[in-house]
Amino acid sequence: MASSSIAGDLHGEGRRFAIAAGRFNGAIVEQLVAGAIDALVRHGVKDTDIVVARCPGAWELPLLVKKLAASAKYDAIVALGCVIRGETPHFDYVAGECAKGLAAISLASEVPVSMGVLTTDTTDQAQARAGLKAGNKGVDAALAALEMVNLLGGI
Ligand code: INI
Repeated sequence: MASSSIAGDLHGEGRRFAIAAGRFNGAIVEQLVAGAIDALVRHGVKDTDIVVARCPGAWELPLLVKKLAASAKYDAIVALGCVIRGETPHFDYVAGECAKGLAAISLASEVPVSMGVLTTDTTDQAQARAGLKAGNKGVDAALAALEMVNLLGGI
């Protein structure tokens, strides 16, 4: 018997997305939001089928994403934020709990939640990942969410 494979493509027609974005480090996060919207629209998602919900910071993202997932209005959720280490241990709590919370919500809700929360040591590193030098993680997170929607739809 021949093997078969399941994969998700990047066709976005008819799909609905929520983008959950933190306002902390907002100049950087808004570049991620713009990248995510652009990537989704380029892949066939109607801009009217994309909702952007903003919360104070990365700490609040899990609860916002949980409510968006429970609404059953979206095929997937793109979580975007920016946590910069600076010189405080606050970073580890905010970044760690955000990542753990997002993973738990995606597993419990079975709604794809992609992780576009930058965690960097410096502002320069964050800017590089928000479209300056090292791509745009908002784009990557949007495409990962779209791929997961289509992958799970084929199982
Ligand atoms: N929130 C962020 O999204 N990024 C950060 O770098 C950050 N730092 O460094 O503190 C941050 N803190 C705020 C946090 O997300 C909450 O909004 C706040 O603690 C209120 O609950």
